[in-house]
Amino acid sequence: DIATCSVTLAMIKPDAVMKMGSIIEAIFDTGFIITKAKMVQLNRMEAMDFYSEHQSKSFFTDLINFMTSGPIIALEVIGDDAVSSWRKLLGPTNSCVARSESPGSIRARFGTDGTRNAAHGSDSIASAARELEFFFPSSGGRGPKNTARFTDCT
Ligand code: DGI
Repeated sequence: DIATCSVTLAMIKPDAVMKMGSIIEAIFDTGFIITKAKMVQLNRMEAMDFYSEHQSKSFFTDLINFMTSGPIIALEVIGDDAVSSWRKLLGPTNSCVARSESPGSIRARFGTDGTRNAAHGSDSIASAARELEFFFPSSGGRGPKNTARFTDCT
């Protein structure tokens, strides 16, 4: 629906980069469009910044160790109500829970447990804006700009 088309940040985490083909296939099969993609390896400062809201949590060190253990793929994804519909496709945070509660979800299919859960999605429109700016800074544009990316959607 054109009226509710919006944007979110999806990320394929280090445990699932080798399964990127299947995950990207699931993204397109669900009707999303990928408008930016970038493979990077986060350093500890970057991972701690990205997940700063969780710095006081017991799982924070495990989370940072995991997220810096290999490359990740950041994706700008657009679609109908993208923030919530991408999180619905992701499934519950813990992949073990996902396999019982949402068997077809990305985390059920490609993740392992509560830490190694295959993929990320912004949890609000505000966090999507922050996380997209984190990976695709508007001030850091190098190379040609993809001016065609919203032509089907605005
Ligand atoms: O938005 P989500 O990724 O679904 O969940 P979140 O923002 O609450 O947490 C961010 C990540 O931190 C999550 O993808 C995996 C990790 N995490 C969250 N809660 C737990 C956790 N890791 C462990 N080991 N245990 C937790 O309870």
